[in-house]
Amino acid sequence: MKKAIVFGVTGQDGFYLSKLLMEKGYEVVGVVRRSSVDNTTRLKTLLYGMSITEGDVTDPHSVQGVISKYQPDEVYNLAAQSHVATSFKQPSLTWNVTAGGCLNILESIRFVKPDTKFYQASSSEMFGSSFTQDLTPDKRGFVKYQNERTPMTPQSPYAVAKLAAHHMVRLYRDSYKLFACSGILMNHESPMRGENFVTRKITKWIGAYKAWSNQWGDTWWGIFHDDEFINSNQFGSSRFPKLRLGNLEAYRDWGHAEDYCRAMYLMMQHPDPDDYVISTMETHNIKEFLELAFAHAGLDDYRRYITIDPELFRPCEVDYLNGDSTKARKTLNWAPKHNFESLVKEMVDFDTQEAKRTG
Ligand code: NAP
Ligand code: F7E
Repeated sequence: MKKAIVFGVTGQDGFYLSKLLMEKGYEVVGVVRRSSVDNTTRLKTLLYGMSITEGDVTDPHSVQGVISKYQPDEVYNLAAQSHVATSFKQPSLTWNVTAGGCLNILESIRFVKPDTKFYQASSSEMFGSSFTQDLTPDKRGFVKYQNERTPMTPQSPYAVAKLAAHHMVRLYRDSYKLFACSGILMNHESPMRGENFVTRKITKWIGAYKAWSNQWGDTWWGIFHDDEFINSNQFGSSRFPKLRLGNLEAYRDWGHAEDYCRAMYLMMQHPDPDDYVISTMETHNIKEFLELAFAHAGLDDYRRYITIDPELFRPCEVDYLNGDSTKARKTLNWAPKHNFESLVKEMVDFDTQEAKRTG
C-alpha cells in the first residue's frame, strides 16, 4: 500500500485529492494546522478512512517530524495562504507559508527520505500579466494563452511567493535529483471552493437569496431594489444585501477541482518529474460567470442584484488567463471531464440546496 502525506488537506483540493488517493488504495495522512475552531469540516465524509496529524508548514521541525514519522512514498504540498487579495494585506505571512512552507518540505525530504516523490501546487497567478500570442488559423486575429514556456510576471505577493516555491522545486529536482514536480494550475472551483473566492461567493449568494425570496419575495407587489438592498416591499420590511463585487472584467480559465486533482496524481505517476500547465483551454470573464449562474438559478438580469465595491478591487490585477495544457494532455493523457457550464450549474445547485437545507 502506498502512503501519501497531504499538506493543506483541509482545503478544497485537499478534499478531492484525498478522496482520489483513497480510491486508489493509498494510505493518506492529512496534515492539519492547529486552529481554535474545527477546520476539518470539508473532510467529514473521508475522515474514517484517513489519518490526521497536526503540523504547520512554516515550522521546519513540525514538517520534518511528520515526514520522519510517516516515511511517505508521495508528498503533496497544497498548503498556502491562497487568497490573492489577502496577500496584499498579509504579504509576510503569505511569503512564509506559500514560499517558506515549500522549502521546509523540500529540505525535510532531502534529509529524511530523498526517494519521496513531491508535488507542489504552483499557480497560473505566476504568469501575472504575461501571455503568449499566436495568429489564429485564419490569420485574421490573435489568440492569447499561457503555457510552460510563457514568461512569468507575477502581480501579487501571493504570486511572487508561488513563483519562488516553483523555482525551488526545479532547483531541488536539478541539483539533488529529487522527484519533484509542479502543477501550474489555472483557477479551479467546485462546491468545496472557499467562500471568499469569486465563483463561490456568487453561488453562495444566489443560494441564500433564493431562500430569502422564497420566504419574502414571492408577493403580488414584487420586490424593490435600492443601491445596497433588495427589499421585500417599499417599506423594507425584510431586506437582503446585494452581492458586493469588485472587478468584473478579468478573464479566468475556470476548471473543476476534481479534474485538476486527478492531474496532480498523474504527474506523480509519470516516470519523470516535470512541470505542467493544467487548464480547460477556455476563458470567461466574471460577467459571463454571473450571467450563466443567475440564468441557471432562474433569476433575471444579474446587474439588478449586484453592487460594485471599489474596496474589492486589487492594487494589481491579473487581467487574462487562458491556459494551454497541450503538454499535460499528451504526456499524462489527462483531459477534463467537466466544462464551464456544468461547473457553474453544479455550484449553483449545490448552494441552492444547502441554503434550503440550513434555512
Ligand atoms: P485552500 O482551499 O485555500 O486550501 C489551502 C490549505 O492550506 C488549507 O488546508 C489551509 O489550512 C492550509 N494551510 C494554510 N496555511 C497553512 C500552514 N501554515 N500550515 C499548514 N497548512 C496551511 O486552497 P485550494 O483551493 O485547495 O488550493 C490548493 C493549493 O493549490 C494552494 O496551494 C493554492 O495556492 C494552489 N492553487 C489553487 C488554485 C485554485 O484555483 N484553487 C489554482 C492554482 C493553485 P486551513 O484550512 O487551516 O486554513
Ligand atoms: O478572483 C475578481 C478578482 O479570488 C478571480 C486562487 O485560487 O486562482 C485563485 O486566485 C477574479 C479576480 O481568484 C471579486 O479581482 C471580482 O480578477 O476568485 P478569485 P484568483 O485571484 O484568480 C489562482 C489560480 C490561485 O492560485 C489562487 O490561489 O475575480 N473579483 N469581485 C473578485 N474576487 C474575489 N475573491 N471577490 C470578489 O468580490
